[in-house]
Amino acid sequence: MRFYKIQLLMLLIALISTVSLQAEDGSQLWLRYDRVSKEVAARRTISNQSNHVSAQLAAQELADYWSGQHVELVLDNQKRDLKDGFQINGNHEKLHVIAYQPVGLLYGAYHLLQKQQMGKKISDPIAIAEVPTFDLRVLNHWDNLDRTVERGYAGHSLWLWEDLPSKISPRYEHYARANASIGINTVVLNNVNASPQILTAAYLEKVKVLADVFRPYGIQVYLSANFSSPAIIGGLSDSDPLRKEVQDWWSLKAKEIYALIPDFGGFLVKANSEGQPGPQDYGRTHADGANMLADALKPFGGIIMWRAFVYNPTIEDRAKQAYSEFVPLDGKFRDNVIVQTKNGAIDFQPREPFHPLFGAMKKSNQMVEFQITQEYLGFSNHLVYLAPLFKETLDADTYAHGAGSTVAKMTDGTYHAQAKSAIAGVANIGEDTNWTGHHFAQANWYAFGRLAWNHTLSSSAIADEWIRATFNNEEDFVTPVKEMMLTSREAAVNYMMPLGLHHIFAFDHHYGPEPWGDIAGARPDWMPWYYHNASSDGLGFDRTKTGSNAVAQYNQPLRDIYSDAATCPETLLLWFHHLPWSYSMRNGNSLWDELCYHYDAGVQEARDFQKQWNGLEGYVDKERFSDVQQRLAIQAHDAVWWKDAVLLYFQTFSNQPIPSGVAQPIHRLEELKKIKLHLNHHN
Ligand code: BDP
Repeated sequence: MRFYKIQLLMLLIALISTVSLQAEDGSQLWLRYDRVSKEVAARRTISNQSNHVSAQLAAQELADYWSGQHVELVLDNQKRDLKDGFQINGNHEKLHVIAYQPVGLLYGAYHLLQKQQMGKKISDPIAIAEVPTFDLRVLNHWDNLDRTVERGYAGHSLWLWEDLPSKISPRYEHYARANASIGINTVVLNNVNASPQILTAAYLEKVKVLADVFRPYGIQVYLSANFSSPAIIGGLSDSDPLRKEVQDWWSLKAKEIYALIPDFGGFLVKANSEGQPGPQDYGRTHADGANMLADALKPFGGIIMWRAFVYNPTIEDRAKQAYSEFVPLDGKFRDNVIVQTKNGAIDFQPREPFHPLFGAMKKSNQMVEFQITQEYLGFSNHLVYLAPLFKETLDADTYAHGAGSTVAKMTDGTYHAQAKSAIAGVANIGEDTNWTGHHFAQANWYAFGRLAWNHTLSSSAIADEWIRATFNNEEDFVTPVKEMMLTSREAAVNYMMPLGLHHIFAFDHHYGPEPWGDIAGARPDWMPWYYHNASSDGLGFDRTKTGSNAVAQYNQPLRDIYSDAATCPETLLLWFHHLPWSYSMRNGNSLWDELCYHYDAGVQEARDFQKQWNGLEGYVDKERFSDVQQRLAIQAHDAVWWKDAVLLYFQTFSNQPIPSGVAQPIHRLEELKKIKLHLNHHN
C-alpha cells in the first residue's frame, strides 16, 4: 500500500513537472490564463444569445477562464459606432459586454481576461468603450512557399503548405487566437517578394483552409501578389495593366478566389522594387498598376495594399525616391487602394525620421508598415522592445494640416476619410516553440497589435500588460523588466547607429557592423559608405540644400528645423548633415567624442540588462530565465563588437583618440574586418 502511495506520489510529481515544463517553453505567449475550477464556474453564468461562431468563442473563453462576476454578451445592431470594438458596463455582480459585430464580443472577452491576468478586479460601476483606431490591423508574413522566411529568425514558416489542404496543424488556431487576443484582424500569408504560384488553384485551396481556421477569430486573409502572374502562371504574353486581356485575367482570378474565400481581403503588392516586376515594366505608373488590380477586386469588396518601397541606384539619394514617384500620383488611386509606406524612407533602421510621404499624400489612403521582425535590430538575439520605435513614428508631427498632424492621424482616417484605415507590421513569427525566437520578441508582436488597436497607448502601459500576462505580477519583477524593455531600443541605437547614422550593417544579412563594407560592382545604395560618408573632413549624409535636399520633402517648419544642424534633433543629426569631426554638440562635446560616448553608453546598457536579469532569477521559471540570459550575453558581446568596429573604423578618418572615459577597444580593426558571417538571407 505504502509502495503504491509513493509510486502515485512520484507519478504526480512527474506529471506536475511535465506540465510546468510544457507551460514554461513560451508557447502560450501572453495567454497564460488559468482555467477556472468547477466551483468558480458554478458561481457565475456566462450568457450569450448569438449563435455566431465568434460570439460563441467569446462565451467559451469566458466560461473557461473568467473567475469574476456574471457576464452577458450582447450584440446590439444599433451600435454602429462601436465598429468591431466593444463596451463593457456593469458592476461587481454582473457585466454586459456589448458589441456591434460578433468579433467585438471576442475582443471584449479578451479584454476582461487580460484585466484579470493583471490582477485587476473589475468592480462597481464600470463603463468602458473601446473602438479600434485602425480598421485593418495587419501582420505581413514574409513567408515563402518553401517555408523559408525572409528576414525570419524564429524558424521556418508556420504554414505547412505540403500538408495543406488535408492536414491542419493545431498551431494555426493558436496563432489566430493569439492575434485575436490583441485585436489583429488581417494577415498577409506570403512574402512580398511573391511567388506567382500562390495564385494557382492548388495553393488557393490551401489558403482557403487557413482562412476557414482564422475566420471565427475575426481574421481576414490577404495574399502578396506577383505583378507578373498573368504572364507567369496565366500564360499571357505579358502583364501590362492597360491591356484588356491582363485585366480580364485578374478579374477571373478574383472571381475564383472569392468563390473559395468569400471574405478574402485582397492583395499586397511590391512592384518595381528590388527587381520585382511592376507596371513600370510597361511604361505605366504605380497608379495604373494598383488601380487595375483594385478594379478587379472592387466587385467583391477587396482592397489593394500597394507598397511605396521603391528606390533605384541611379538616384542621388535613395531616401528621396518614394516621394518623387508617389507624390505626383496623389489623388489618382482608387478608393480601395491603400499606399503602404515603411515608417522611414530608407529601410527599417534602428532610427529613421518618419517617411516624408506621410505628410505629402493628402488625397490618398495611406498606411504605415513597421518591421516587427528584427532584421536590423539583432535578429532574435537582441532584446529590443519596439513599442518606442513604433510610437516615435506614429506620434511624429508631419505638419500636413498644421501642428498635430501626426503620422497616426494621417493614416487613421482623422484627416482623410479612408474606406478602411490600416497599419501593418512585418511578422516575427515562425515555427519555434515560443513563436518568436527570443522570449522578449513576443512583446513586439504584442505591442504592434496593441498599438494597431489604440495608437494612443504608451509604450510603458503596453510593456506593463505584457510582462504581467507573460511572466507574473510581482512588482519587484515587473518594474525592473519594464525599465529594461523601455530603455532597450535606445540602447540598441547607441551601440549600433547613434546620432542619425544608418545602414552601416554587414552586407545582405544585416547582422553586425560593416561600416567599411564595399563590394566591387554592387549597388552603391546597398553599401555603408553611401550612407555614412566618412572622410577626414567629417561624417554623415548631407540631405540639406547643399546636398541631396531631401529635407525639402518635409513640411514646414520641419524643413527648416532639419536643415539647420543647430536645430536638427541630435538623434537625427548625421541623417541630415555631414559635419566635421570637431563639430560642437549641444553639450559642448565634439562630434567624435560624442559618438564615442554614445557607443560606450550602448555597451554599458547592454551589460546592465545582463545584471538586471541576473537579479531576477527567483521570479522566472528556469527555462525562460536561462534562455533570455544566454541571449543577453550575445547582445552584450555584439554591442562591444559594434562599438569597436565602428569606432576603430571611423577613427581612421577622425584621427582622434577615443576619450579616456570610454572603455577602450578590445578588438583590432583588421581582425573585425575578417569576420564573415555566413548567414543566409532567409535565416
Ligand atoms: C528589406 C529587406 C528585404 C525585403 C525588403 C522589402 O532587406 O529582404 O524584401 O526590405 O521590404 O528590408 O521589400
